[in-house]
Amino acid sequence: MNERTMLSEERHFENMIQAESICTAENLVYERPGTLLDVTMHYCPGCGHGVAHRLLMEVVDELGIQSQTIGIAPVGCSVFAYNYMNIDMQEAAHGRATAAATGIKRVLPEKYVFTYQGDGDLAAIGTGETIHTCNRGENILIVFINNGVYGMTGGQMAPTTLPGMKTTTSPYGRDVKVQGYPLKIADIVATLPGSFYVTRQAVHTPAYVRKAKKAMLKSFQYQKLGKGTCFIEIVSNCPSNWKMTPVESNRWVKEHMLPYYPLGDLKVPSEKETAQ
Ligand SMILES: Cc1ncc(C[n+]2csc(CCOP(=O)(O)OP(=O)(O)O)c2C)c(N)n1
Ligand code: SF4
Repeated sequence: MNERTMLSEERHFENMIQAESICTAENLVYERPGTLLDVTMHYCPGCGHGVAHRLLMEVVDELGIQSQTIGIAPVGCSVFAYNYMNIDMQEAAHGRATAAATGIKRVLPEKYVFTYQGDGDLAAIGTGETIHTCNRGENILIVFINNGVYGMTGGQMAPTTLPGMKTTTSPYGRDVKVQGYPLKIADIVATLPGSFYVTRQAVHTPAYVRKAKKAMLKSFQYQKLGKGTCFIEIVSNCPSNWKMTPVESNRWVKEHMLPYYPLGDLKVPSEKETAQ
């Protein structure tokens, strides 16, 4: 071993010791929320679903509403959301989550009800349910994960697939002349009188993760006011079907998804509307 290698090994060892002394209970800035079960998730490494699950459960924990919250799981990669969230959950058929949520919320109006759906689920097979639920102003939260593809079934084109984006069913890239334009569901929902709060968020960087969490917190607080539907789109990734590493996929979110799906609030209630 030459002197240079020895030095770099020593430095590595020193760094390890330092890291160990930093990882103490007093320095803990993040821990798994109690409502997120301590099990291994089936999501691919780097997938945004896991982050979105964690945020939702952090908010439920922080608001202390675990026993009052009911989630509706979709069909898609997040079909097993009920295995990860330690709250009451109902599985719905593909696209029907907001219809199931409508029934549950109407029977149990004191509960906090949310749906968690992908873009194949919410913006393709469930378009009708989504639009009518928001138009009726059902007092629920809809969390919409937009990763531009049908993740679970192998990466087929979704209504949200970007122009030119290659998927298994658009191998030459989405041709808008043949397959139409990507559907901006959040923009449509924002125009409906029944929607109360509509926002588009993302989870590709820590700063945006924090913003997405704030939107969830607000939505649960708004649900208490009973004024209409809260809708949060989360622009996400699908590293496996996009055939990218997690880091590349997050970069792709920033460079390609966000110009088409700009982040921010699309409908915000006035102070008067949120006054208790
Ligand atoms: C009525 C019906 N049609 C089709 C399917 C097949 N299917 C299951 S998951 C899925 C796509 C899910 O994609 P998405 O909702 O975008 O969620 P992701 O997996 O990307 O999170 C499809 C088409 C089904 N289960 N039921
Ligand atoms: S296939 Fe895509 S959406 Fe599904 S878990 Fe893997 S990365 Fe996530």
